[in-house]
Amino acid sequence: MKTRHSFSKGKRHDSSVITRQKRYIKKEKAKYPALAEKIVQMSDIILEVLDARFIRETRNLELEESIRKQNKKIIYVFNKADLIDIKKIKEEDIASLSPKVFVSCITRKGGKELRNKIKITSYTIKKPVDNSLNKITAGVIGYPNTGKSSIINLLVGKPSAGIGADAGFTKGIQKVNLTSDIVLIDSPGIIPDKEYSDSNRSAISRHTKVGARSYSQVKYPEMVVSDLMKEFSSVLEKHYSINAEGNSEILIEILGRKKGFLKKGNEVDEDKTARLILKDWQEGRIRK
Ligand SMILES: Nc1nc2c(ncn2[C@@H]2O[C@H](COP(=O)(O)OP(=O)(O)OP(=O)(O)O)[C@@H](O)[C@H]2O)c(=O)[nH]1
Ligand SMILES: [Mg+2]
Repeated sequence: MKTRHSFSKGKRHDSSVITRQKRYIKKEKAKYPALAEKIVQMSDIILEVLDARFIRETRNLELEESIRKQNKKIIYVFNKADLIDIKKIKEEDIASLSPKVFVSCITRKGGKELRNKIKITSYTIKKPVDNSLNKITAGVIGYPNTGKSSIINLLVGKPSAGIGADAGFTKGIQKVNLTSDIVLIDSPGIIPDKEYSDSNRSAISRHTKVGARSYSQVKYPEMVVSDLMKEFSSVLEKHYSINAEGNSEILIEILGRKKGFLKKGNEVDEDKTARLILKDWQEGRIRK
């Protein structure tokens, strides 16, 4: 099963590659919600991987509802826990989510606990969906870029699933053995059907904020930086040591000059500067 696409990551693309990539993503996007539903059907246990920094924003309520209806077991995985102060998490955001595990694929914290939770949950399943192999299937689902493939590698203890900094890295489903009794399924990131839109500003900003839409692909990066500044101006200003009075245009102007991101006529390249801010944000360099 193909899990890596052929486009080089994090490098400059020529325009024909970008066009191909866009077409590809557009085509694939439409298929993913259906694929997510298929993974739920194929699984006995579902690991919903959420970004610990954005738990509310990365939950897929449509899919959670479907999991409940089909009486499947769910385990909530709060990944990227290295990027947050767990004590600052709002209790109301997580109280109802159980069982749950905080994990970091960087520090490997929570890996053992998650493995144990999967095993314990697997003992409660009398009749696995995949009765031909008599194995328990645990499907890993979640928003793009939350770390699904990284979680699989952490659980298995060796690189088994392809990972990448850009959202939309995993393209198909891939099965990986966890134990002789449990098989994991990696899946492409999913944005809930009714949220996916190319024209809804708040959805685009939210998806870029949580890394589900890549900084390199978002159409209007300045717009997203402006929305980020509404929520996180003090964090951003502190990170870049810039006093922008909460104004994204001032932040981009000063940062662009500092970095020497200039266009003809000595004007700041706003697109490039805004993308740099989004890159730093998505790659976890700016701490909330
Ligand atoms: N800081 C931090 N970064 C992480 C963690 N887990 C994954 N990442 C990073 O997040 C990015 C996405 O990781 P993937 O494992 O490819 O995420 P995914 O959910 O499989 O992504 P798609 O296949 O695109 O949906 C990569 O750059 C990882 O290195 C973590 O626990 N902490
Ligand atoms: Mg992946």
